[in-house]
Amino acid sequence: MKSQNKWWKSAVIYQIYPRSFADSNGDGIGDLQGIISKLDYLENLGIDAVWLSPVCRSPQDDNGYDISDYQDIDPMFGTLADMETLIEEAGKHHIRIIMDLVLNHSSDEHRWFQEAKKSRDNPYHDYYVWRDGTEGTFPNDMRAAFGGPAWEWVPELGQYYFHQFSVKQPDLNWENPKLRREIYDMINWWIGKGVGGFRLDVIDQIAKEPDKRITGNGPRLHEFLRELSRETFQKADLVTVGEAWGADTELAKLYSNPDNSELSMVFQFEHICLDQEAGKEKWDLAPLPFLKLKEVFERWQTQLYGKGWNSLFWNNHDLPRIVSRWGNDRKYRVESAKMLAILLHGLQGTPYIYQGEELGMTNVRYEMEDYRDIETLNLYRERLEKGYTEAEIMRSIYAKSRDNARTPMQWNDGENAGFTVGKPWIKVNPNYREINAAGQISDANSVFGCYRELIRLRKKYPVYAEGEFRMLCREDENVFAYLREDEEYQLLVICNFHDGTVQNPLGEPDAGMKLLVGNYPEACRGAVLRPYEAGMYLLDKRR
Ligand code: TEU
Ligand code: CA
Repeated sequence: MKSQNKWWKSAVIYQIYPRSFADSNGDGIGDLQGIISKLDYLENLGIDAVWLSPVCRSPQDDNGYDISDYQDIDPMFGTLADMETLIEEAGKHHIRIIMDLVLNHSSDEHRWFQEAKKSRDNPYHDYYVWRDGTEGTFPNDMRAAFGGPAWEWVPELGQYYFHQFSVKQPDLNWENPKLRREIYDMINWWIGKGVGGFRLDVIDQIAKEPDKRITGNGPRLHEFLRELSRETFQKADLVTVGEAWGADTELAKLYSNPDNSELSMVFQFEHICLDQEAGKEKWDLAPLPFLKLKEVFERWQTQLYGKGWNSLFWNNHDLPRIVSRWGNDRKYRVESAKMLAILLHGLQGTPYIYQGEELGMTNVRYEMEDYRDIETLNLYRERLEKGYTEAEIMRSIYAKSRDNARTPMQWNDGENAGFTVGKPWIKVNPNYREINAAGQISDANSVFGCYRELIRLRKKYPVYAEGEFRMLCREDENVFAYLREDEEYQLLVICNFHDGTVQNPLGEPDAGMKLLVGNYPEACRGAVLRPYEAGMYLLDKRR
């Protein structure tokens, strides 16, 4: 099937973290009606679909990634009727709604788990992963992602259950066909409600085999995925994106095989993990190896060409803000935010924009008491116990805490950035008076204006979806440049990734090259590139 036939191949997807997007009722927490009230904003930006982080019923131990009822909406966000309204209203704005499916684990407050822990022969017992043992002697020494052992003792049963994330997120047992059937029925119920697709949380971890210490990429993973896809997604025209920290290009080709047997694409994190010490945690900071970044992008762009499909992203609700991370969020905030956008949005794949990225929103530096994220709070405690200094820990938190992404959306320069009339669940970034949507939407030279233009161009020229990729000046230590090409067009992207002025290794672009987007008032045409200068050019080969 030709790529054009798949709507998501020329689409741009916008991620909303509902609790931080827009609060409609003043309780300080964003909600579905809040999102509905911002559909005009989203249509103006031009995006095709919204991925909603989880809004299902949840005790919110991990902000909704701990689901206690997959077929209901958490009262904090609204009702099922609000969700139906959102799907319908979004449709009128030409926006599809993508739900977040958390299928690796449920909440311990899910009815299945409540039943499962009643007795070993309860019909739901086998929905989870249990091992016999004695109190205090764990089945093995595996650790959970948010700290502590991956095993939790249930005295009534004399058994441990397995959890890769928090204790309140027991892992589901995909070996059990009854559980799988129940999951498919639930997904089909959502498809019936008219959703446009799904993002699948930590999908590469569902086929775990803890006895062998296997978490990601278990032996049965792709068997499970093909069954899941056949029983659900393939029946409708959906986009599906799996979160796969353990994917390399070979695995990504399996996941995103154009035969549609598994998913549309995956989120892979090879570029995201570059600025940390090898073999250590994300908190162990290292400078970004720029040549390696280029090598990673080139490999993914070329190896998946015609054989799979890339997702393109800098940000999500777990990651620090890209302009603070790899740009310069003070002196060159606008220039570097646009450069990063131009670099990413010229590539092949489906671009994702995380709320506020289109405004150039930045990281925060809070007092410890103002952080909310379970991962950040546990890390702080754990590293203090291990003897790290307060200053070292705070440096890591400022750079990598998930709360950097979770501060309220900055709508205007009014109180609480226009996010809520109440007390926000997490503090607003104090820079909202300078950085906010109201100040940018009607300014074509704003970061918002740049994103809007990039989205429009992707829809206009098929070369964005189809063109072949070729890396340019691979060895240049400052400049990221590449070509995309199809029969009609050649697209050229040149980005100075550096804080200062550098030599333009490509020289002046061909006279026939028309500047489509740039980040300085006058186009870069000369021998030098200014700090973070970026340009995207188009050559019409038929002329
Ligand atoms: O994240 C997967 C995951 O592995 C995270 O723990 C990630 O490693 C971490 O945030 C980066 O430090 C997904 C969701 O995106 C995340 O929000 C959830 O907390 C997690 O799954 C559990 O559902
Ligand atoms: Ca609310």
